[in-house]
Formats: sequence, structure tokens, C-alpha cells
Amino acid sequence: MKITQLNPFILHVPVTGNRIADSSNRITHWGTVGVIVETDAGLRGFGYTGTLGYGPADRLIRDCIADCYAPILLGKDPLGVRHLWQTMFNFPGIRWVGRAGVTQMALAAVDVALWDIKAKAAEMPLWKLLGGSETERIEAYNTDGGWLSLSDDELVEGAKQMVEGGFRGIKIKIGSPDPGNDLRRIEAVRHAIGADVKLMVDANACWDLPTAIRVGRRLADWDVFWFEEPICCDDVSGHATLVRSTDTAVALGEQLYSVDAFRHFIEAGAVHFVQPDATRLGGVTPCWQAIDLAASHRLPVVCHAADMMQIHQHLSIAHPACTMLEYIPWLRQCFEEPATVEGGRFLVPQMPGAATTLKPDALERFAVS
Ligand code: SMN
Ligand code: MG
Repeated sequence: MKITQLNPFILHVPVTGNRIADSSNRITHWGTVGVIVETDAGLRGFGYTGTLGYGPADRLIRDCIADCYAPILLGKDPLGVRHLWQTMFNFPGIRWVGRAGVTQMALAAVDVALWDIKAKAAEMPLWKLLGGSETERIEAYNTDGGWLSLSDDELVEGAKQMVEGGFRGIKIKIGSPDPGNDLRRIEAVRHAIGADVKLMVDANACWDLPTAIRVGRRLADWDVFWFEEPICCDDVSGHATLVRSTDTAVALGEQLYSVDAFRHFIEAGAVHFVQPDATRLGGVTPCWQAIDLAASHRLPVVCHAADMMQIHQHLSIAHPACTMLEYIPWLRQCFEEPATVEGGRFLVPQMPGAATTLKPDALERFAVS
């Protein structure tokens, strides 16, 4: 089999309620920058990365796919995914300007598309190709009702509805200018969902260390399950200090671009829940390595949902270190087999591939130039 063409795309898909906010971002659309990889066998691979829908940055990723990676891949056998990943990652002119950010996210989109082809060629879902079992029903937790853009009443009512809908885990955003506002919202949600539902909080890396320690010491009052991205996502020693200073588990990883970065946090004792994101880390290929690394340190893995669950449901089913998965439904309308939660757990995808195949109308409805 040979790669014959790469067709990059940019989708901007409206978020729930047409606007959401966390401590660091306020968006109306979720960006999905990806590529369709065509082969001479008629198989098509779909891969993508997740962005905040900022056009100029999305075009950088798209052009990196088209101008940097496509020339490397044309004529190559798509099944040699790991070899191709190394070739693209180590390409001198790209590595010189890359290894993180745009180049890594573009590489992620290509790598996911190649794994999609590999699973389709094997006529099985990606979780099965990776060695998973049909019996694995991964527990879901819902983030889509926890935005800082929601009022206290909307936050509490939404949490109640999610629990009534079967979710056993809820994540809410914190990081308000006044942390007292966050603590009040945490208490209100805990009272609304009861003691048996997991409650996670996510500050999106907005606080300095003293503030994170002060807030972190209060989270045990409401049995918060994890404190996500409390401070700057590159600050290894700061997170290690926070871990030593508080009793609530620390979760991070969505913004890390390399397996080495995960190794630095893990070896420093700076993380409890490891949250790799294949769409930022460079694809399924390095994400699997990061999950293996966490597993070797007996740390639980909960992949981040910038892919909006499609890819990470496969990795979570296949790897025993993955204990839960985030639910954010913004992109479900775009896919032939949308990730689905029933009774608080993900259904097991059945179609061959990585569940990234776009519905034909998705490109018409949401494509932007
Ligand atoms: C998040 C980041 C980007 C898109 C959606 C959600 C957030 C999370 O940091 O972890 O849910
Ligand atoms: Mg997060």
C-alpha cells in the first residue's frame, strides 16, 4: 500500500451554548485541524488535532501538514507508522523549528490518520489492534457543564442533570480572580451531586504557587478527586512543591508535547493523574509511550479530550493504566461513529479504524479556509 495524497482541513465547530470559558480561554468554536490521508488501496485515514479555533494558528498547523509532512509521506507505506513517525519527527529542517507546538500538533494529526489506516487495513477498531478487550467499559467524567462562563445556578443544575444522566464524575473549572468564588462553587456542586460522585477541578494553569497551595489545602474539605493544572504547565518543581503541600491529587499533561516532559514530572513526584493528549503530544505513537511510562510508575492515566474523545476512547480501552476518560460532546456530530456514553461508561467502538472518520457533511458544514 502507498500514500497517494494528503488533504488537510480546518473545521470550526460551535461549542455548547456557543460560548464557554475557563480561567485561561474563552471560545465560541472548537478548532479541528486535520488531514485525510489517501492510499492506492482506497483506504482513507482521518487524523486531527484540537485548537481554540484561532484562524491564523490553525492555518500554521494546516500548512505544516501540507508543506512539511506531506512531501515526506507521499509514496510511503502507511502501515509503517512508528518508522514514519520517527522520520517526520527527526526531519532536520522541521525538528530545528519544532519538537513542540505547531509541528507536534501537525505531526499528531498525521500520526492519528496513519493509525486509522492501519486499523482499517486490519479490519478492526484501533483498540483491538492495540490489544484491548471488548469487555472494557471505560468510566466517563463530564466537563461540559463546569465552565466558568456558567452562573452558579447553571453550574449546579447542570451537575445534577449529568448525575441523573448516569455520570459518576463531574469536572468544574476554577481559577476565578477571587478564589473564594471558586470555593463557593465547589461546595455548591458537592452538595448537589452527593458524596459518591467524583468531583474534579481544573484551574487551567492560571495560579501562582502560593494561591494554588492555599486553594489546594481547602479542596479536601469537599473530597475533590483531583486538582488539574493548578499552576504553569511547565513548572515541574512548583508542582512537586504543591504535591508536598496539599492532600488533593494533582492532574496534568494536556499541554505537554513530549514523553520526556512527562518523565520529568513523574520522576519529580509532581503528578498523580497523568493526562496525555495524543493530539498535542504528537499522535498515538508517543501517547502510547507516555501511558506506558506512567504505568511503569503505577500512576493512573486519564487522557485529555482535545480530540473530543474519539481517539482516546481507543487508547483508554486498550491500555490497562487508563482508568477514566473525559466527556466533551462538541465534535460528536462530525463523526461516523461518535464516542458515546451510556450509564456513565463509554460504549466500545465497533467500526474499523480510530473513530476519526468524518461524516461527509462535516466538512461542508464546518470547514473554514
Ligand atoms: C479543556 C481544554 C481544552 C478543551 C476542552 C477542555 C480543559 C479540560 O483543560 O481539561 O477539560
Ligand atoms: Mg484541563
